[in-house]
Amino acid sequence: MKITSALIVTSAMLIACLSISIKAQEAISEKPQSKESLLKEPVSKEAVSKEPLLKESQYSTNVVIDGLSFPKSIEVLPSGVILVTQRDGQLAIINESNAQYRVKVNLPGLYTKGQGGWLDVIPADDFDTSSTLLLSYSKGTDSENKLVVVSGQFSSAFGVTNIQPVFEINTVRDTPVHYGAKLLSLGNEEYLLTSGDGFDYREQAQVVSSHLGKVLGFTITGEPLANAPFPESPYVYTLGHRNPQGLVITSSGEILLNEHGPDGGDEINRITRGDNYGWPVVTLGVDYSGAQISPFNHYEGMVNPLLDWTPSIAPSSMAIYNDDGFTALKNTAIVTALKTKRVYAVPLKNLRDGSIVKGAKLLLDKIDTRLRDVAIDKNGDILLLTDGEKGKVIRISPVN
Ligand SMILES: [Ca+2]
Repeated sequence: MKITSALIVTSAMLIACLSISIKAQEAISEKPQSKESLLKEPVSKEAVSKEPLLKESQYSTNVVIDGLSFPKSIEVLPSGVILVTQRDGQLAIINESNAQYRVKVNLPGLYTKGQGGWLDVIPADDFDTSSTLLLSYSKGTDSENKLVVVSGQFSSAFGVTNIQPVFEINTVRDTPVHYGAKLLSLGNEEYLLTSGDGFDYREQAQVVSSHLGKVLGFTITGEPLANAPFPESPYVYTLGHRNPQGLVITSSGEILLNEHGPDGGDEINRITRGDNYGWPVVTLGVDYSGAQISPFNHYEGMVNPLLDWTPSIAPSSMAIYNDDGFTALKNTAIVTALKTKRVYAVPLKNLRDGSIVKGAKLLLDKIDTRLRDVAIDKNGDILLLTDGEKGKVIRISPVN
């Protein structure tokens, strides 16, 4: 990994950002604003609210499964069956009577270094009749790897079989980090996939022909979505992302994404087809070295986040809470974090265009461990997936 070279950014990177931003401006046919009006204003250091939204008397916790080695994703199937993927291709299956099975899924060319591995799983739109799942994982070698999506048939006895290619991103890299890799169904067999910038390749987030630093759209047969906003690069749905690891759709059809900023500048964005979310031209964060990545916290033609976390929380995933189980959480986005080891709630009504919300509400204060993913089950319980070599699933249930 070329971390050292990536950290030596400052002036050369700044020039690259500015020239890229000019290209992006041309692509969207808008004139840049004057430089002065775009320079960064001081960023609020407002912390996350310390008072948890749920009091300890309002919920119980219990461990559903443990002994998970580097788990990456949790998904609740329409039947209530819980799936947990591990980066090494193992699948844990927890059925409705709480029986647990672990099976190995054969993912061709699976690459498990660093942040790579089997990263996400969702049911296809016709899952009830076909038992089809969509899976995302990193494939290849240290020198050439990329994010891919495959389909497979699920059964509790055999796990996932009949693996078939669906979509591969067009850009290989030699880094094992910043994959993104979250899958989302838009219905009608249309799907989105987040693709990270590969860390060493952040300029490519602004290059329309590259699949790095994008949200990508495709059908179950691997075709681009109809009416592609960039006909010359038809899989690109949105651009200008860094490492997006949360992707959800609300009951009203709003698509929300969260992404890791560098040091500061973690974001929630509302995703609109064809929009540019700014990275690395615009960020509210700085590089890990402390170096400035960009002087801009807004740029004409690039979309501001709805929410900013500075300092960073490292948002790993997101789920929309719509259930009656926890009334205080109704219509919130629940966000898990790696760095702060916490789970947060963001009321959807707080996310409005034109004002960047700072921080979010702490959901509960019992949790103090790196969190990888979150799902809501059929009863409105919150399932938290913890990170690392001894991962587990913690169920948060309402107490009446
Ligand atoms: Ca952004």
